[in-house]
Amino acid sequence: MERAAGPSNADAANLLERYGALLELSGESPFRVRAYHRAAESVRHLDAPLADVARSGALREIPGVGEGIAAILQEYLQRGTFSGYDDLTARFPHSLLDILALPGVGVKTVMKLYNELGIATLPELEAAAVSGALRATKGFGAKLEATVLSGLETLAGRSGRMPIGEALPLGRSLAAALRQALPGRVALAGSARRFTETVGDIDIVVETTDPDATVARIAAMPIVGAVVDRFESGLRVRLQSGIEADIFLTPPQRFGATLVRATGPAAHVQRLAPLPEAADEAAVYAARGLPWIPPELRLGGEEFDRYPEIPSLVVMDDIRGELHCHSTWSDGAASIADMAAAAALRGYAFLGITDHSHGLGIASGLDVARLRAQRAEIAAVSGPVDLLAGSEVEVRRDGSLDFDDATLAALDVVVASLHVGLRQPREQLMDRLLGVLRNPNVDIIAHPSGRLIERRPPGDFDWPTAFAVAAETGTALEINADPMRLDLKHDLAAAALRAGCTLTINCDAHHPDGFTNMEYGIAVARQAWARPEHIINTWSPERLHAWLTERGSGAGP
Ligand code: DGT
Ligand code: CA
Ligand code: CA
Ligand code: ZN
Repeated sequence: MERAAGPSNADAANLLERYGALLELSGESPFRVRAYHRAAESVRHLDAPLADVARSGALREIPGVGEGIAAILQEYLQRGTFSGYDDLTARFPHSLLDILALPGVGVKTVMKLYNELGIATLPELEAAAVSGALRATKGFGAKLEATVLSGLETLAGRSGRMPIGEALPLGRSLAAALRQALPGRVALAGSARRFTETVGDIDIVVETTDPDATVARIAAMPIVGAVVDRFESGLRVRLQSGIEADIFLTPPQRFGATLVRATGPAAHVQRLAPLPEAADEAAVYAARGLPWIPPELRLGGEEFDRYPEIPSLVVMDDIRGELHCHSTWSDGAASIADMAAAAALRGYAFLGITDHSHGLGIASGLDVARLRAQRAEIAAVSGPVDLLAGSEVEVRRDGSLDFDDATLAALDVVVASLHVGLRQPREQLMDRLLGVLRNPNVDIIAHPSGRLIERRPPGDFDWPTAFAVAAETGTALEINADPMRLDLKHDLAAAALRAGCTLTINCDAHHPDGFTNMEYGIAVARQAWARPEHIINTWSPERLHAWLTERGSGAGP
């Protein structure tokens, strides 16, 4: 059953990643380091085994693989390692990479810890933090101690699950490859189909009348690294990328029932059970007197009471534009013209350009003079879509904003963000948030909780109070569609709607491709049972302009 082993693409990618990190420790230029990370990413997502690619002489066709990395990969395929890697592992203990992986800890700190305190492993580092040794060392101090302790806590809390932004594209490409290779229907199932924030593994349902032949064909697919298990109703495979997937086989007349079960979650399936034989999902639900329930709404609760509302929930086609994105004026990767063109391609009517304000130094935020200069470029580019001149204005630690009221009032749209001081105590955080909500020049609060999924917990906000005030001031609360954020998350967005708040869904795109994240935001909004009228992105440009003008900003130049 196991296919001839050989190193998987994931093994090769991991080695390149580690090599890049070791180069970083050795003081290599960030440019060269990034080249290895980029190549690792490409190798990880190849849909054929690296060895096959090498045999056909196509290594250099892999994005990011030039002469040097191609030679490294050749050597790796022959020896399972390569000389450059061996040299570096002889110079640095491997465990330094674990320390480098701590959030907020960079190369300089790792090397200083190693050279001055002899710290080479995470347990040694933890002991030094707990004992106060870090704090007492010249050049480290209490700040590093706090960074280390909170970084260790974050690592301990990580589930090892994939973010939905990785899992869904992967699941879809596996389903597409299976569709190519097999005659019957193929459907994505499991948590990726339900748009959960994180995903444990990929699940797929395949219909077949000849399971053994289907298993043999799947095992021979290039995207499949190995079949790791064959069970009664299907098989488990490890893909070239290292990700595992369950593939459930079903006879055609039971496809619907199998798909409902494989989509889950158990709490939803139990409410339907026992599942009737049915060739498609709609028939399963019809047999229970229900309409087909979209996967993202399957949570095992409200969907069984609120199903008459399903046809009126927001869908992708309702979205007419976005109000929060970035360009090369701050930390975006594309020009205003390119972002506008991408928005036009999506059929958008409007786009708010909201680069960071100067307080966010790491994002090269704009000061008043550059903001004014940017405005001229926005006016010149506007056309294919209606561009709104805006700002993602930083809410400082003391609650003040980066721009004064007159500057904000002159903008078309103002998005306010708390990026710093998210660990402040509740009272201080709420003072800042309520102050911003009550500022009539602020139209939108971006990613309100501030969480980064599995990387940074949300701020300790008092949500009922925040939502009551937002409803009163009419400030729109964002569902940030970036799959690393999904913020507000669906239960908070639902609570905001119950309080009478208005919402907006934005990709916070930093690149034209960023707009494809809208589907994650739509899924969250639907899980919150949001209708188009709740979401300002669905409004006509006239209504949106009227709303913005009624608020403090939106007056134009
Ligand atoms: P995850 O992977 O932890 O993010 O969450 P899920 O919801 O994808 O859970 P998972 O992968 O453990 O299971 C997916 C569904 O597959 C779950 O609802 C139970 C279902 N399932 C388990 N065994 C079978 C089977 O033999 N046939 C079918 N049709 N479904 C199965
Ligand atoms: Ca799964
Ligand atoms: Ca599974
Ligand atoms: Zn942003």
